[in-house]
Amino acid sequence: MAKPNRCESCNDITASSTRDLLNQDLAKQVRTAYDRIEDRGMSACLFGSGGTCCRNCNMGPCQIIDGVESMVGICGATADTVAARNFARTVAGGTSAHTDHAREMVRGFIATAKGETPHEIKDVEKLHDMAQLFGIETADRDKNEIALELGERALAEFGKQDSSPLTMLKRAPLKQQKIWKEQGVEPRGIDREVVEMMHRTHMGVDQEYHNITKQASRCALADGWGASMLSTELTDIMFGTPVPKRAIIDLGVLREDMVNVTVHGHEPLLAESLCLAAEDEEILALAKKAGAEGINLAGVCCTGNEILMRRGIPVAGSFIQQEMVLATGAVEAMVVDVQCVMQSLAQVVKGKHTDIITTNYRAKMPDGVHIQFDEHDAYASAKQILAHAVGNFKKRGEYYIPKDKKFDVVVGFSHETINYMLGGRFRQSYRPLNDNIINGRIRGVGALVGCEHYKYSDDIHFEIAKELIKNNVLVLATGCAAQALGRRGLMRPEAATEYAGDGLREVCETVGMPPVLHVGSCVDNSRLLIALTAMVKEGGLGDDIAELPAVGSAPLWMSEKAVAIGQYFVASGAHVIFQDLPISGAKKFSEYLLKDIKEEFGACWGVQSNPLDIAKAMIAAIDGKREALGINK
Ligand code: CUV
Repeated sequence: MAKPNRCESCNDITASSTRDLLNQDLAKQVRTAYDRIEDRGMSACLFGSGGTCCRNCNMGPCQIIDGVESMVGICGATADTVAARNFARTVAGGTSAHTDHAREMVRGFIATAKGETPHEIKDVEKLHDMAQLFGIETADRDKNEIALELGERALAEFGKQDSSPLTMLKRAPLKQQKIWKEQGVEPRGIDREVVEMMHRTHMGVDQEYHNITKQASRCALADGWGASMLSTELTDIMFGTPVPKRAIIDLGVLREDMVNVTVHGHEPLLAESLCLAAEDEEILALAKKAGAEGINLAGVCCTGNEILMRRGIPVAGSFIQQEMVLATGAVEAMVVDVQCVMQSLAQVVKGKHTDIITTNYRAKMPDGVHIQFDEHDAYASAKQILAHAVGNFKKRGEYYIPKDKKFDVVVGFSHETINYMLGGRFRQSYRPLNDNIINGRIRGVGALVGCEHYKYSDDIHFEIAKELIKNNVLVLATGCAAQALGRRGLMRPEAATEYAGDGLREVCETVGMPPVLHVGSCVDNSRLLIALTAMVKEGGLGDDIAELPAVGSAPLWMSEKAVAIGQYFVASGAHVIFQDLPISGAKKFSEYLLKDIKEEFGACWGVQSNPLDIAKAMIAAIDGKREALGINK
């Protein structure tokens, strides 16, 4: 049984909407992850959390104790080898998720270029930019023809077998490209790097932690500069590059009088089709007939971020709220595709009228209803899903919507928007941002990305961001971290006046932007790579990303994707701080990731367990860069 009062007294669950909901009788019957953590009643295995449990073959599992000769693996693998292999496999896992997502988006993009989906090529300027990067002729050609060629070239990047670098690497600062070449980490084919990583961490292959990490960097770079970046850019071309929009988030966005359909997962092809079909006359007539005013679409997790950024569709909840969204009893269907969807959802809706609709052959769930989404018949698939949800409306029983829990946000800060907001209509450049960093109004840039974690208060994001903006650090946020910050009011322009230090406040007030900018979903961390590159190219702040006063953190990471993202930032020269990493059981490997890798890429990982220490470490890292640039006046 849920023990919501635990949360009120210890303030462990901080989203006030979550507390409010869990205190309702209706929700007290629901078991959530908070209960499961408590019920497990055991702490995490030390070998697992230190990264030194090896189960890559059947001679073990071997628990390794660093420095104890009798406690190496049966094959002789040391703590450093095992921890490096486990870390590298985490990077491969995360990269594979972004890669498979990206591949689906490229396939949808090709289908769109062929006129086989309800979507169209919207951002022609970006289409031309990308075509130029791939050396595709654009003069006198129809946009769909260019898009088709671009889509096919993009798809080929996944299965590329020759050893030339991925095309997108050319977008990085020249010095960065040179470093990758020298270090031998230029990714060749996106899928290839994941396969090679899995092979090299198989029993008896790569047993040298520097060398294993080298491939982890190559694999992660294939994610950031390859898969994720392709996904972001082609999705923008197809669905529109985000521009600033007002929207609302949190559980209060659910509607009493409408059919509530929440979309949870990652690939926006499905969600975009649902957005179109939600306005279909036939569907609206069905909803009316069922006694509803219409369809209320709301997002969850990163699918939520995608449609929030591009369409201003409300977000009902982030990762840790997915069960709460359903515990309201007010949702007719939660439509899911891939990643970050908890198996418990089907249990939360037991006895309720809500259906969990799985839509992707790759991701099914016991007790879910499966309606396969067909991108070639996207509109019909979306209508079928919505019609199913409408059918549930009349069956809605007892429900509770925390109506006052909805918060205003301004979102849509793509790299292009940041360029526009700070560079002005006519100049459109990062120069004003660089100037403000050089003159000290803005101290630097801090990225808060990644997930949320049931074991920790979600106030942690807020506390870190508050400290950063108080110290004039402009915060760029993605993923569920962004949603947590939105729920705490930091994505309103007024937040600059309320929380920011003098310099940052002045800049934000002048252009009317919040001090925390929502940059998008997890794949959209690639936008940060582009923004950092633009800052380098603008001049005045060094020759590569490693020289910029910029630092990132995923304080509440839980998914493998976050580690892949962290590693591609480190390998791109940006310092990254996490709350923990499963490497502490291996001394030399830890020292390498936390310090020595800096000699190769100009950046390393950092671990700080206390949130305020994360903020302080981020500020210290920024000041260090300012010092080196000679601008720390
Ligand atoms: Ni892809 S990866 S919990 S949804 S940010 Fe949200 Fe973001 Fe982490 Fe998952």
